Amino acid sequence: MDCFIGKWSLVSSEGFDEYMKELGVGMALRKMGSMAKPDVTISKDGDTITIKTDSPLKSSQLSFKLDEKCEENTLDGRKVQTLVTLNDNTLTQRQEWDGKESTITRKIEDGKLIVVCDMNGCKCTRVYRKA
Ligand code: A9M
Repeated sequence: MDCFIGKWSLVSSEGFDEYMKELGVGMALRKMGSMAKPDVTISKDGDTITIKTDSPLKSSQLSFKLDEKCEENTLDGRKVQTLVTLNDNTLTQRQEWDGKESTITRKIEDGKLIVVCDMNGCKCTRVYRKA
């Protein structure tokens, strides 16, 4: 888990607009999402992990304990049940709402944070480097 801790800046993003479309995000928010170059700060306090996403347009914060479901309010306004697990140095975040689900995985490769979002097989990959 410790390898995830720190502040990360977005360096590349592929397929994010398609992923947001699959989530049902409207055009105006998708435009904002595509333009944003967010910083992500991951921290840990005891058992509680916090992922903070900051951009001039919108920010969000998710605090959770591994293997415990919690409620998450997403940047596009969904209220979801979220479960985060850690296996083989991959953090897997499973969101469930209205009978739908999306998965966001995070892992470290060559010192970069690789985020893969998946909704119904529609995947996007976002790469962050240490800020
Ligand atoms: C990511 O890089 C991917 C997280 C995927 C979240 C998708 C939620 C839909 C976004 C709707 C756009 C809202 C526009 C606001 C602008 C802020 C942009 C921030 C985009 C993430 C690593 C970060 O954990 N997550």
